[in-house]
Amino acid sequence: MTDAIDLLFSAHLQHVQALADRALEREGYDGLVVYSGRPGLHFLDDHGPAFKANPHFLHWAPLQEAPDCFVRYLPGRRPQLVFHQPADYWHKPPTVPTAAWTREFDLTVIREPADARGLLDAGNRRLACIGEPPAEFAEWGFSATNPAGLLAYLHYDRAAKTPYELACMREASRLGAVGHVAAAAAYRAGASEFEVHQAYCSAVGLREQELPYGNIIAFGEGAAILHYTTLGRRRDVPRPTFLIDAGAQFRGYASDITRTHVADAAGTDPTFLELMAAMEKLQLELCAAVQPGFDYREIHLLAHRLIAGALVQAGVVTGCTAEQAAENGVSGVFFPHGIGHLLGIQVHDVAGLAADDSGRTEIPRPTGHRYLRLTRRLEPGVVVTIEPGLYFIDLLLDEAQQNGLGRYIAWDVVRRLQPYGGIRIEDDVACTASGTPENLTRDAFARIA
Ligand SMILES: [Mn+2]
Repeated sequence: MTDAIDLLFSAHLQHVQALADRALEREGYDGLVVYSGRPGLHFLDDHGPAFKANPHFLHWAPLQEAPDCFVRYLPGRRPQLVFHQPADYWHKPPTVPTAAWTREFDLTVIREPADARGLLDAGNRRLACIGEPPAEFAEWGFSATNPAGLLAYLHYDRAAKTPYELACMREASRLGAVGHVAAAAAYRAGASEFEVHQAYCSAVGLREQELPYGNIIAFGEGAAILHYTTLGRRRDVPRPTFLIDAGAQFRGYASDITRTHVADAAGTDPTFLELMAAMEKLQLELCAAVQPGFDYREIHLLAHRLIAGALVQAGVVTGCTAEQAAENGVSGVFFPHGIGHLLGIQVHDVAGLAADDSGRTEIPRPTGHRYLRLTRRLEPGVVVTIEPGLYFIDLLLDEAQQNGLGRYIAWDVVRRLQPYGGIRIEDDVACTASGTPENLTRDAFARIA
């Protein structure tokens, strides 16, 4: 696995360099310094949150746990990797990487961050620094730190993945699928939400801080809370449904997967089962729309029409057609988030609204859809999530009762279904040139089955 990915890294790095060449030329810089970052501390404490590397640094080098490292790049030259390995007997110093990808860099090991200064020396060059440099770097002679035009250029391109990045995301998807299977088994065996989470982490082989985001693991009504991260410790709670939104990371690239399970179909309200089946079917239909040239906003609006159709069909929404329910806001009572987002190094990857690589204009969200995170047209290599949801959320149902939309809601049905919380199904889908999307998530589940 790793070997095949290594073979792709060289071409990936060439792409990253070519991107930097164009960005630097356009913005008038002679070179780039990308700083991995430094762990912070909690207020009045000598401990801090887990280190998270600068995503730009990960774009260049798959080093997730290496603070105070630098990539320095001058167009036309081999990129330089300055690797910080402190003399430290309190912690295990990071191991100097020797994997195949390191051959693409001139690697220098330093003991102190300050040792990097001479190696990065700008001379008379205009170097742009990307990252969160500590105060002492102010004297290092960088011409700019995080210049907006440069970042916008680099961010815009990151939507479309290189073959190397797609390979990493396939592996992140495989790991996530392995975790989901273990989690579902733990749920069926009677584990608490917390224990399901532990089963997930064990199966994936990642610590919590190594996951791309905090696991959402919810039984019953908890599934109606979009970002429910409480991880209940009790087993003897109502658990008619199990919603799990959990991903994994490989070489800094994320997967983002959601599945909803029922405890026992025979004991589940038939209307809820009908909605589960409808959501599965419409989710696949939406995945099929991930095609070059498609406006992602149209996929979001299609999701509203399809979910509205499911709600009308199941008798949750009455007194209007599916089209009307998608127009008048009723579908939004049950589906109050966007259909998905860009995925990559960041779970909600950057530049989802960018009209172009200038960073100056955004593509507006459709009116009334303020949580949509992606409004761009799709192109080959772009990876998005497709995550339709349908929930029974008290806050939004109360609002509907007050704003008049309540007259389209069959309240007896809603009250009957509320204990199930909700449904979300989320896959990671790559847009391809052939027009047939690659569903990284479904492929991963199929491979491990
Ligand atoms: Mn997502």
